[in-house]
Order: sequence, then structure tokens, then C-alpha cells
Amino acid sequence: MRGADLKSVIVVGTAGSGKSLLASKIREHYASTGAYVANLNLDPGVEELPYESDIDVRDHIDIVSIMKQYGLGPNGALIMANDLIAAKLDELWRQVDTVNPDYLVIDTPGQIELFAHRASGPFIAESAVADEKACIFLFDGMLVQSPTNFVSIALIAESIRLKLGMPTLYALTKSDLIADSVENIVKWSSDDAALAAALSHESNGESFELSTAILRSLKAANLLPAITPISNVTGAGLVNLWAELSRTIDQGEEIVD
Ligand SMILES: Nc1nc2c(ncn2[C@@H]2O[C@H](COP(=O)(O)OP(=O)(O)O)[C@@H](O)[C@H]2O)c(=O)[nH]1
Ligand SMILES: [Mg+2]
Repeated sequence: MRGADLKSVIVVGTAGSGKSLLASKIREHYASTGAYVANLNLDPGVEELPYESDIDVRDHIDIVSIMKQYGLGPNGALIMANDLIAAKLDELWRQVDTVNPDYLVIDTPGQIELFAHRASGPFIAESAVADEKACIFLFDGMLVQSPTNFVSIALIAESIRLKLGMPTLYALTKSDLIADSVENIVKWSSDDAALAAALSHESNGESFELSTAILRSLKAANLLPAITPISNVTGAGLVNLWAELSRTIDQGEEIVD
């Protein structure tokens, strides 16, 4: 059995949103407090990671062999790999038990729908029932400068929350690249009228009607996410994310850098 006090942080988001880089920052953050941190990589297709993975799905599943063995291209092989992960999850958790960290940082595949809707996402959600855990969903700063993309990605975020059923924090990555838009985007996350106005400038016709209808539903259900801007490159805003994480999985214990 896993130690009862394992705390896990799972990082999800669209391809290229900054999951792997943030996973490396979370590790550095908790390690600097003296905690024992392990990284688990669940992305079978990644070639290089910005951290050393302690437990890695690539040790069990090899995309190139799957392509050869089943005569698949890279996309087909990735889908197959994400299904094969299901059979390896017990083994991965056994490795986690052996490593026995205080914090486990879980990095997920680029293709968010493969992770969330195939075997690995729901399994992870279920398998960590007793643990303290949080999910960080990344809004890619380069994408959500567009209000239509913001609404669409907010919908993906809620869809992931539906599948994982975990306390979820929302971060806006790449704030260093979108300095002029950060304030607006943060405003959209708390002020649906501002977002509706931005949508009316960007879209029209069917697209406007649909995005406004989705926005209204998110607002009615209180599902417009409050997002924290961060940069994985300059470190800006990370301290705010650590404070939110601490409230979620450390019951507010002060973790000092
Ligand atoms: N400027 C900037 N680049 C970032 C940030 N986060 C990630 N990146 C870059 O975006 C690319 C994708 O990041 P990665 O962590 O691999 O994304 P993943 O596919 O979600 O794991 C890499 O080149 C990162 O260096 C950020 O906050 N600011
Ligand atoms: Mg990655």
C-alpha cells in the first residue's frame, strides 16, 4: 500500500501548454523545502523531459516498437500506447510505493483526450482516493489570448475535472510571452461580462452564439475558472501557485522556500 500521507500533484493541459516544464518547477519547489519529491512521467511519446523522471511510463511502453509491431503511424501508436498504459498502472504504483516520496508530481501526455478519456486518467483519479491530491490545469497563454479559445479551453478544463474529480487549480502559462494580455485574460476569468464583450469583438454568427451560450452555462454553474498567471521560464507568479497548492494539499501549512 502507498504511504497514507503521499501528496500528489497532477499536471494536465493541452499539448505544449507547459506541463512538463511546470512539473520540473514543482519538483524544485518542494525539494527546496526539504521534502522528498518524485516525478512520474505518463507521456509515452515525449522525447526529452526538463526533469529526471523517477518513474517513467517509457520504461514500460515503447512507441517505436508499437509502431513496428502493429504497423501503426505515430498517432495510432500513441493511442495504442495510452491504452496499454492501463495494464502497466499497477506496476507504476508499485514503483511509487518503492520510491515512497512525500510528493509525487505526475506529468501527463500531450494529447489530453488520450489521457483523460482512456484508461490512465480515470485510473489515476480512482487509485489515489486516500491521498491528498490536486490537479493543476494549464491554460496555454499563447492560445487563450483569443476569447473564443479561452471559452473553449475552459470547457476542456471542466471536462477534465468531470473525468478526474479532483480539486483543480487553474494556471495561465507563458505570462512572460503575453505581458500585454495577462490582465485581460485574468479579468475574463472573474468577469463574464468582460469576456462576453471580448467575444463579441472576435466572433460573429454561429461561433459567437455558441461561445456565448457556453459562457452563460459556465457562469450559471459557477464554473468560470479563476486563473493564476505564471511563467515557467521567469518564475513569475509561481509563488501564488505554490500558495494555492499549499491550501489544497498541505492544509495551509506554510511551505517556505
Ligand atoms: N516562454 C515560456 N515558455 C514556456 C513556458 N512554459 C513552457 N514553455 C515552453 O513551451 C514549450 C512546451 O512546454 P512543455 O513543458 O514541453 O509543454 P507540455 O507539452 O505541456 O509538456 C517548451 O518549449 C517550453 O520551454 C512559459 O511559461 N513561458
Ligand atoms: Mg510534456
